Parts: sequence; structure tokens; C-alpha cells
Amino acid sequence: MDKAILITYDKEDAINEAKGLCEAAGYEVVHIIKESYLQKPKYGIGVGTLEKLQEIADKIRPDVIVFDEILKPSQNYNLATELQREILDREGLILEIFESRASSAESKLQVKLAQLRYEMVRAKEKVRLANMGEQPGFMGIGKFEVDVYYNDIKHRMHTVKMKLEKAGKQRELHRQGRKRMGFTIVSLAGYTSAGKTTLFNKSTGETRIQSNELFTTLSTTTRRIIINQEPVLMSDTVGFISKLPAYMIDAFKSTLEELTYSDIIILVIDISDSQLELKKKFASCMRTLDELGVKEEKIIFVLNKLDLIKKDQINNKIEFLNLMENEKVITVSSKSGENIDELKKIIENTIMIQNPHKYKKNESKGVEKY
Ligand SMILES: Nc1nc2c(ncn2[C@@H]2O[C@H](COP(=O)(O)OP(=O)(O)O)[C@@H](O)[C@H]2O)c(=O)[nH]1
Ligand SMILES: [Mg+2]
Repeated sequence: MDKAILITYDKEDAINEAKGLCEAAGYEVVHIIKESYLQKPKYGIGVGTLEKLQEIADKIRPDVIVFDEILKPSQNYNLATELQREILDREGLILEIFESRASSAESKLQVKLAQLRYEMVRAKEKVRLANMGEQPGFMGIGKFEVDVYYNDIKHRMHTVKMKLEKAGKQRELHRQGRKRMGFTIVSLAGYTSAGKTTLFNKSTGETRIQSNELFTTLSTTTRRIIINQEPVLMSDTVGFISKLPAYMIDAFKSTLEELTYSDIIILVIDISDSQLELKKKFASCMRTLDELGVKEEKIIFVLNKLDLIKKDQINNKIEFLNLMENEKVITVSSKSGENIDELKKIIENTIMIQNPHKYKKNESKGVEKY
């Protein structure tokens, strides 16, 4: 795994999320630098921190330095020049995650478009600097090259948009294809670092991946489990991200495409979050799921990290989220495995309700569940 030094805010939520994003992009965070302010003009960080970073980077030799804020091209350039290492800012990191998770043609195009927008903002800044003559030969390119570069991005964006119009029509076919395979599809959704991957591994861990041809085409984020004699495909999806820039929303949603054809959505919520954080994230998840056309009766609410809070706080938080009356709510600890079997029962019940005739078939066989 590629190693990363992470520079982020000195706040637990920010650290956890940024670490989660690094991991989702395939980086192992080997060192974290925590700062209260990351928007200083020249390097984002102050000169003192830069010196400290230089020392650590020389020792650790990371593949990349992740900066958990947006960097202007000039700041990125200054940092990369001082440190002689690749610098990846927050938006660049998020785009890498989306790129690795985009599976359909449409999703790939949406991500490409977001990447071009990211480049466009940077090209504009370069054009501005070149026009002002402020930094002649900035990043080794002159005004003419900057113009060519800028126009090239514009042209590529146009091409991607044209292709997107066509790809929309193919999406429906892709979806139907998955449906027709006849499996129940369960997808995990929720914020980055809520515990989706931990839950995914805990609930699918014991099942060996079948070498059956049908399943070799599945990505590493989809596994097959058996619930009540029936094969169920479980997928880990890309996490929700706080402060997602507006221009990335389409790309983000397109990577969540599988949620639209899932039979069951497990919404993983980190119950150890503060009430304020909990409410904000919950509302944002519900809004996005609604925008994707996911019906509420398909959602199972999994309140994770039960081990981190006191028992009397649990009910308070369930009440706070207005989930007391909901039968499809369960508190679990994905780490210890507490209540994972109960969660499987809820999945089983939901499948039965959605598909009563599948259930009858198994009843008559008289075989034990699981
Ligand atoms: N204490 C505790 N930590 C957990 C639990 N589930 C996940 N975590 C931790 O939370 C962090 C994020 O988990 P991960 O599964 O990567 O989250 P994801 O981003 O939603 O996939 C990791 O450090 C996990 O070890 C849990 O039930 N209890
Ligand atoms: Mg994950």
C-alpha cells in the first residue's frame, strides 16, 4: 500500500474523516500533522510546520502528502517544490476515490467531468497569473501554453458531456442486467468512517468467495452471503463526504448508482458522533438517498460503534433521530460483532416481506435457516 503523510485539522471528526478518505483511496496514513489553520497564503501551512514536515518526510519517505484542504495551484507548486514530493489536496483525493469506484460508463464519465472541472479551476488561476505577468514562466509554462492548456480542457469537457448524454440511455440496461441475475442485493451506505467496511467484513468474513464464473466478475467490494438459504450479494459503497464541493455531487451520486437497484440499503450511522454531527449527517444521508430514488422501506438503520457509548445514551440518540417507532433499527458493534446476527435477522425479515414467495419455498423444505 502507498504511504501517506496527512495534514489535517486538529479536530477528531476531521482527522477520522480524512484518514478514512486516505484509506478509501488506497493510502496507508503513516503520520498525521494536525493544524488549527490550513489556509495560509504561501504553503497552506506556516513556515515552522513546513520545516517540521520536511524533516518527517525525509525520514518516512511517503509516496504522497495529503493536504486536507483545497490548495491553489501556486500553493501546491510551492509545497511540491519545497518538499520534492507529490502533494494531493482534499479535492484531488476525493476524485481519486471516485475514479477507483466508478464502475458504469456513465459513472466514469461523471468522474472524468469532475476531474476536468478541477483542472479547469487550476487552469484559470494559471491564466490569471500569466496575464498579470506576476509569475512569468509559472510552473514552467508561459502565457501561450496556458491558453492552449485551458482550451484543451474546455474541449475535453465538451466531449465528455456529449458522451454522457448517450451513456444515460445505457444505464437502464446495466441495471436490469443485475436485477435479472435474481439475487437480493444489499448495499451499505453511510458517511466515511461510520464503519461500513468493518461491518462488511464482519458480516461476510466467514463466507469464502466462490470461484463460480458468475462471481468472478464482481468487484472486491461485493461479496456473496447466504441468508435463509438464499444467496444475497452485499456491497460496500463509496462513503458520504462532509463538505463535498457542488461540482462533485453528480460524480458522487453516480458512484452510488448501485443503491438505486439494491433491494436493501443498510445505512450505517456512527452513534458515537455528537448529537449535532449525528443529526447533520443523518439528514444529509436521507436527503441523498431520497434524491437517488431509494424508498424508505428499503432502509435498515444500523447504529454502529455501540461499544463506544454508554447504554443510557443509546436510547437518547435513537429518540433524537426519531427512529424509536422504526422496526428496522439496530445498534451494533462491527468491531466486536455484537448484534451482527440480529442484523442478519432483520435483513432476512425484510427479504421475506419484500418477497414472500421466496420465503414459502424455503419453509416447505423444512431446513434450518442460515
Ligand atoms: N469502537 C469501534 N470502532 C469501530 C467500529 N466499527 C468501525 N470502527 C472503526 O472506525 C473506523 C472507520 O471504520 P471503516 O469500517 O473503515 O469505516 P467506513 O469508512 O465507513 O468504511 C476504523 O478505525 C474502525 O476500526 C465499532 O463498532 N466500534
Ligand atoms: Mg470503507
